Amino acid sequence: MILRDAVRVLVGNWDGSYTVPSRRLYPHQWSWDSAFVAIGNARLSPRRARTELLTLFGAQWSDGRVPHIVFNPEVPEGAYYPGPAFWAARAPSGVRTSGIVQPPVHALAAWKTYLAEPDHAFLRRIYPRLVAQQEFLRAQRRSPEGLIAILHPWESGMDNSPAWDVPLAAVDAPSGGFVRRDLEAVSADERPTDRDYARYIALAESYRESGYTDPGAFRVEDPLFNAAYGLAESALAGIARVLGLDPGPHEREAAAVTSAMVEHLWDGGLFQARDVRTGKLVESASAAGLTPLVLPDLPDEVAGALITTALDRFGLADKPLPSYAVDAADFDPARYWRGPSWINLSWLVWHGLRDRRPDLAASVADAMRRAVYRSGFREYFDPFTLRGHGSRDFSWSAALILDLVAEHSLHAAEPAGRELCEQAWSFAERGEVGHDEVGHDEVGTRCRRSACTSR
Ligand code: 2M8
Repeated sequence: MILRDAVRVLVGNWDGSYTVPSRRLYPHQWSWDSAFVAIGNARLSPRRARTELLTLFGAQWSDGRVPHIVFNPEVPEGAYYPGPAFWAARAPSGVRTSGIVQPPVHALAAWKTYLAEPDHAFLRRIYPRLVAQQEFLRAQRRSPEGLIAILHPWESGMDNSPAWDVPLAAVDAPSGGFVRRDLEAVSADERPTDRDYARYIALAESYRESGYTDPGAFRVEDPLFNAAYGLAESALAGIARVLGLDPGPHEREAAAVTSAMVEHLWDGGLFQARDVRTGKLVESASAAGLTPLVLPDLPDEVAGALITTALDRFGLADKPLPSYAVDAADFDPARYWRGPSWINLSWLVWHGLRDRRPDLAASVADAMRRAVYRSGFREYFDPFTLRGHGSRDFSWSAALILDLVAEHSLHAAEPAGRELCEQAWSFAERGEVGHDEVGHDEVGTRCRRSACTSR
């Protein structure tokens, strides 16, 4: 059932060349959502995963930035705020986009897509674009300490995190002057406050007015963003090797950002964000601080201390990973990014634990599955009650559960791989996924096309 539902969500949210995060709340293409969706689709239809990533990188700017939203011209301006008229930006391809970025998890997605179905032509096409994405960050966002800064809470992907409360309080913003659309779909007590939303808009406006060049009033080095950047360099090393190129520069860059993070963002128990304007760490209890577990070069003693924090403060062994430590005074189980569990954060931590602590990785995977069994593919979940919040049929929740189940079946030799393959084929038979889009060698059980269609 869980697989059939995950496939249903991904098929239902597919727009022909990419996947919307959710039909109602987010009706365009979002950058890091597409990377997570590609990771799941690689299990279902590697061709769709490749198309998803190539569509996103088709909107890459000439300076290398990959915009956080690529707008669908057929969706009315009023369907999402702030929409294309607000951002007033176009990629060289002519498509309308936003002007900010999101965590660069795309190289990992491209690499996993390749591993699901080796396609050199795809890798050759996407590699220079992934490199340009990293070069943009180095050229425009890197501090002398070797860390990458974000200029807007939206760039963190965890926009309403309490980690941004202090740096955001320094941003002047007139209240009002715009109409929020998010509150039409989701209750106000699960979304950012009007005060914070006014600051998001003011920051985006000032960046836009500078031609998307000036840092503005918010400049923060986020552990999740930097972990994604380092992980991207590790994935690029793998890609370079396959393409017969030198992986050395990527490996060195991954190691360099890892040690810069340990030197400047590590507080002894958790990675913290650093406010570049004050030079100080912003103490918080955000799960972003656990995500450096994905970095292969993270020293063992740091990883060990992080795991202890994850167990003691985030309840890692028995509940879906909350986005904020449950023992913190500002933890909120229902308000967006201030406590609820998100499948993408859990997935990143699961990914980082697989080699280090397979037992804990299995608990994290179980907890994610429990949340989805209880409430469906919601955008986020109460970590205690597993009640679902935010939008329904949320794409990355479906995609990453699909990846997790497929991966699990690979190791446990369970029949889930066959089940997944059969689900994909039943959609194909009903014409909802093209037959040629369904991978021929899907998941763990190595269920082949003939085996799948022999029913
Ligand atoms: C949320 O962010 C958008 C702005 O980009 C919003 O609040 O309207 C975040 O959860 C972000 O991480 C995510 O990429 C986006 C689409 O799912 O929604």
